[in-house]
Amino acid sequence: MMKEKTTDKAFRELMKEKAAVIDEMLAGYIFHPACDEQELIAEAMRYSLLAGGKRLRPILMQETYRMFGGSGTQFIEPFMAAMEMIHTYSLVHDDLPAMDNDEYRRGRRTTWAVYGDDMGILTGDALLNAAYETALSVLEVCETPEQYRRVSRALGVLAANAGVRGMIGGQVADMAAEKQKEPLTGQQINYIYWNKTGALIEASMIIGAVLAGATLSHQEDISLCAMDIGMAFQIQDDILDIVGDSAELGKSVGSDAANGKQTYVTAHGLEQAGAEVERLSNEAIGILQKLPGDHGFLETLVRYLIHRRS
Ligand code: GRG
Repeated sequence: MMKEKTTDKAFRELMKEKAAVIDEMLAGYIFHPACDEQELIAEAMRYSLLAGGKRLRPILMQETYRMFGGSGTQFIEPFMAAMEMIHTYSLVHDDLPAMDNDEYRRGRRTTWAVYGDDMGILTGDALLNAAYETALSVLEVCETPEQYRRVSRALGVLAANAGVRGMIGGQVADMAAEKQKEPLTGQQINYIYWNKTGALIEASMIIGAVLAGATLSHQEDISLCAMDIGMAFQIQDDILDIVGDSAELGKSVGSDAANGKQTYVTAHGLEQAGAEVERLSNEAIGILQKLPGDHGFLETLVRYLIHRRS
């Protein structure tokens, strides 16, 4: 086995440290029950949201914000928290028996497996609403028309990319594709991956760019870069569902095969899938390198994602 490079290990440690800081930040945004009746939903929300996870989307948002010169926390932090709440709700719903029927996620039993299907649905719904409540709170700190303009656009990106023109749209196409007997076309795979997985990654990076005041042209570059990252991330997810280790991943493996699901890997094979992850990641890095600011961290993050095992 190849000896792990120290730099990979050091970067993995850095990601863990960043995730720990985000965990602490998220704990500050979690819903606190105001009466006995709210105890159960508050507990289920906390169980789902504060369960670990890589916190990749808030990290991408924060680093893109920094790259374009954004500073301070009052604008970016609530959006980072909102993004992780939306991502977590999507996982909570995706694990439900009516969807992927998974019982293991983020190293523990899934929300529905602990609290029941009904509470699984309601916990996802509650996290989604809490996400908008959290992101909307940024309007309270806006003072100038420019700040209002940036925050309004960020709110629009969050809502659009999480919805039918983004993640939900991708999930619907994915579910329809599961019923399809004929092989998926390249166009179908692109649509599903860009939307189901890519949309939140794109929103994370665009929101970071918008809040920092990036130009429209730079926002377009970030969008292309994020689409590459999202696609590469989902293909790697498919690869790990076959070759990954359940304990290392903290979630069930082999569920695609068990569900007879068509993926990029079933269409092209493991080797080509790995090569495509590499190609897309290099393309994303090429875009980053043309952008102003210090993109060193994001570049290393993209390289790290190609070789991720969890
Ligand atoms: C609205 C009923 C209803 C359902 C929503 C939209 C949706 C269901 C699910 C989203 C689709 C989804 C789960 C896409 C997969 C994206 C993906 C690879 C998730 C795993 O992300 P990681 O690896 O997870 O970043 P951690 O746990 O590290 O945060």
